[in-house]
Amino acid sequence: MKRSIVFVFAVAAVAALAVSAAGTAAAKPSSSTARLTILVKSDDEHAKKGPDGKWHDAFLPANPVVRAGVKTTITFVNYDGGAHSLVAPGLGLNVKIPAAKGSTPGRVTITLKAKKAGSYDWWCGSPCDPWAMTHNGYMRGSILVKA
Ligand SMILES: [Cu+2]
Repeated sequence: MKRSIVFVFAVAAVAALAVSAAGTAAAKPSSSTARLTILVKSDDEHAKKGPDGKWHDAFLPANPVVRAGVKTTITFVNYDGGAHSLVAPGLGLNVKIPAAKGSTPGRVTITLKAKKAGSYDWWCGSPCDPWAMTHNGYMRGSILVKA
């Protein structure tokens, strides 16, 4: 008798988990589309401090994660008065990110649907902060496509 009560509790717990998981999924955009915003900031805007103790230009995040087979809308919002770009040949991307005009950030939105899981290198192809351009996590990084 005791054993069956434990079983009932276990089933109720699993059901509760299933409900909360479904609730989480419903709160996000539909499972077939995802959204990602990447901010681009300059050293002057204190994008990211390097191990050299100085501020550097950076993509935030510089190592984003997307899912394979899921259409992902990526919006780049550039607060820097200089243009940047995202070049990721493995994903067929070459995105020009316009400069901010005064206090209005430059914006561009793309759609990515990566077929194969893996880690894809990207870099900024627009001459900007030379240190950032050669350091992962600043003006270069990798896009992780999860299965
Ligand atoms: Cu750049």
